[in-house]
Amino acid sequence: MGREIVIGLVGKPSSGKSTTLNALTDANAKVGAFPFTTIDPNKATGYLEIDCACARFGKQDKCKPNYGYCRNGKRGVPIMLLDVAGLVPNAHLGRGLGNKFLSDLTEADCLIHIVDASGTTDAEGKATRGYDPLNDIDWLQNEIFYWILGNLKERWGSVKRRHIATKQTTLETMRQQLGGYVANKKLIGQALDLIPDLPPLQDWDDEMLENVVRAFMEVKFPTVLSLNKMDHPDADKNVSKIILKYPKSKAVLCSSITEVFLRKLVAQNFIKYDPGTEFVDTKEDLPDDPNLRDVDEKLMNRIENIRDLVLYRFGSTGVVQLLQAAAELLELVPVYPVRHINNFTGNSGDSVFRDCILVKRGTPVISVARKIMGDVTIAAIEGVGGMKIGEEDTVDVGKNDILSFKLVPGSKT
Ligand SMILES: Nc1nc2c(ncn2[C@@H]2O[C@H](COP(=O)(O)OP(=O)(O)O)[C@@H](O)[C@H]2O)c(=O)[nH]1
Ligand SMILES: [Mg+2]
Repeated sequence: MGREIVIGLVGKPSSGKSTTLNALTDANAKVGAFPFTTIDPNKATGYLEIDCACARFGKQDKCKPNYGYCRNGKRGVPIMLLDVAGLVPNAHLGRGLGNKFLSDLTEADCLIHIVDASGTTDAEGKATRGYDPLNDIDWLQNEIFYWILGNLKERWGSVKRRHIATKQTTLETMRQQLGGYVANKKLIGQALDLIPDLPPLQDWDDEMLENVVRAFMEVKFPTVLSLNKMDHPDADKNVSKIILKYPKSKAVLCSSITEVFLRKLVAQNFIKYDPGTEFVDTKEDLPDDPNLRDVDEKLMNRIENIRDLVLYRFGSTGVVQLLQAAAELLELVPVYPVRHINNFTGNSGDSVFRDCILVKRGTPVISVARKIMGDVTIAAIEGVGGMKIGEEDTVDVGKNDILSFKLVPGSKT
């Protein structure tokens, strides 16, 4: 069966990793303003918000996911998150929890780099004013780069000799060298393909080796920039600078502390709020809502501030959009395996689209079957309308994304 997709949250100390993780999950990662609050890598479940297939067929009222949730056609699909322990400058030289951090990172398919866009924490995470967060973006890239490059260079002489002696392909040798970073042959092939006219491995000089490492990072660590602490007045000018310098990066403006606060107010019945939107309603806005409590003046002022400084300016706290941006980078498509293709129900009951898994766009449907059921023998695969689908047909958004697998009886082990 295939591995789970993992999204890693990284960033310097006090950038807001734990707060973001709290906002993305129900877990309670420790929040603190000092380095190393998070000692162990912290796995948690986040929810990727997608438009559920139930809305396509007007079956929202019958949609009851086995995992996650579906509210009126907006579905939260569980996705694994990894909070990586505090990375400090020169981690690749073993500083802090350096090498441990870096090897934890390899488990991730995609990174969300939490950047303190307010410039109120320095490179080490200590309180300051006017720090330039551009440094943090270069720094994280370099940290990973020098770590991988250092590991390769350490044994490059023997790698080369062995490569020549065994007459292996460049891809095979690099697979042996880079596979340890949780990268398969296909991914490493994609990295090598990024370099035009790649010479044979025995002719690589230092510069070529560096190019290979950069290319590898591009495919192994696609990165979403979370420009966090947008509620802070200093953040604006920094964001403009970052977007100007990295126009091709996927950046999401974010205020994770606001999201955490709003969810707390929801839990206490002070507001109605749909995460991912700009809409916050109080008793004043919805006087007929029996569940809402009265809000005193002090709290009302805070809510007004949040509306002005975050929600109305940026359209949302950005937290929901973070996972959506990561899913876009990874080209994830939600796929719904159903038992009965005529009404989309499961093994029992009349609720629909019980299951939903995330797979890379372009995945053959047979791989989807293996991912769900392991090594079974498939008799037939059906799509919407009972249409037969070939094993090698691929999955895309809205295409071959609702599937019913008919097994050969007794083939399931
Ligand atoms: N103003 C502001 N502060 C934040 C935001 N997110 C986190 N913080 C604060 O930044 C500090 C460090 O946050 P934490 O999540 O512990 O950072 P970590 O070390 O990266 O896990 C805490 O004091 C948080 O309250 C935000 O969106 N806005
Ligand atoms: Mg933390």
